[in-house]
Amino acid sequence: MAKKSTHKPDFINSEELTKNLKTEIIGKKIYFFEKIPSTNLYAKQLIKECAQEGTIVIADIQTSGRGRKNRIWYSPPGGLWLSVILYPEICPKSGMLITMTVSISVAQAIKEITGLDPEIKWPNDLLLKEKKICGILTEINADFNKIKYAIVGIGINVNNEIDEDLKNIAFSLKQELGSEVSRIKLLSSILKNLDNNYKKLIQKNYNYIEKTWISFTKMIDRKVQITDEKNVIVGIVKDIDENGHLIIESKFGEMKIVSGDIKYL
Ligand code: BT5
Repeated sequence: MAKKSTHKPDFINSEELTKNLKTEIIGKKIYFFEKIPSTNLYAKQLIKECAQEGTIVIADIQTSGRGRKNRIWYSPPGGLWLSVILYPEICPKSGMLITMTVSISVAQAIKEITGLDPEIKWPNDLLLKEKKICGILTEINADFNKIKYAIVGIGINVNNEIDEDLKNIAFSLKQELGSEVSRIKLLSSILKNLDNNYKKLIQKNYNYIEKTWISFTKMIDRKVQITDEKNVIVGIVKDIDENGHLIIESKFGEMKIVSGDIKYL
């Protein structure tokens, strides 16, 4: 297990953050690291030690940040790399709503702090000018009818450099604004919005999550290509259902998409 740093990254003044944070569930306990392999991995360890709901793990640098399917997630200094521990009492088949709840919280926070209007792309991306500024990795442990835990990893390109290999697909807030963004303000806003939205989720106000998600997406009526392990499907996005699955119209008729990578055509 990574050693907890006593040195707090310069951007985080933990006292300032926790003093001003008026949340009920999210961020009651926050672990800061200067450098760590992956905040999601550390969160998994904390769950074994019975971490309380809403616990946050945040790092200035991740040396082994991961995306879905174990893809590399570049996490140099200057970004926001964090994980949230949740124990939502919702049906496992609605698990996608957890990612949606986090996506809308990050989108609201970016809008509030920078005035930018990010776009949400199903299942787990936030974009600016069709380039990725944020990726979300939700890892759920569930049995048939109960979610035991969810770890939601959030990676946001704030003031960090974008790796040369990613320049065509990735973007940072600093690049768009031409100036640095306060990571502490952005983080506080994410935690505040997530606290509000997560309460709606566990009250089963799925309609609110869906409606807010739709307000941030530009996917509806767009032609997309969806790739999963087995298939490549082309269709027009029609809607999102109550479980957070994407409804598309394809040459095979209406289809429900549960997972996959999406490309705009
Ligand atoms: C994701 O996966 O988008 C989820 C990323 C989650 C990262 C957070 S950071 C905190 C927490 N701790 C972790 O270890 N992870 C989480 P996916 O949809 O599979 O996208 C991965 C792809 O995004 C890669 O294959 C690259 O093409 C691209 N990518 C990698 N690093 C990026 C970055 N910093 N910005 C934008 N795109 C990136």
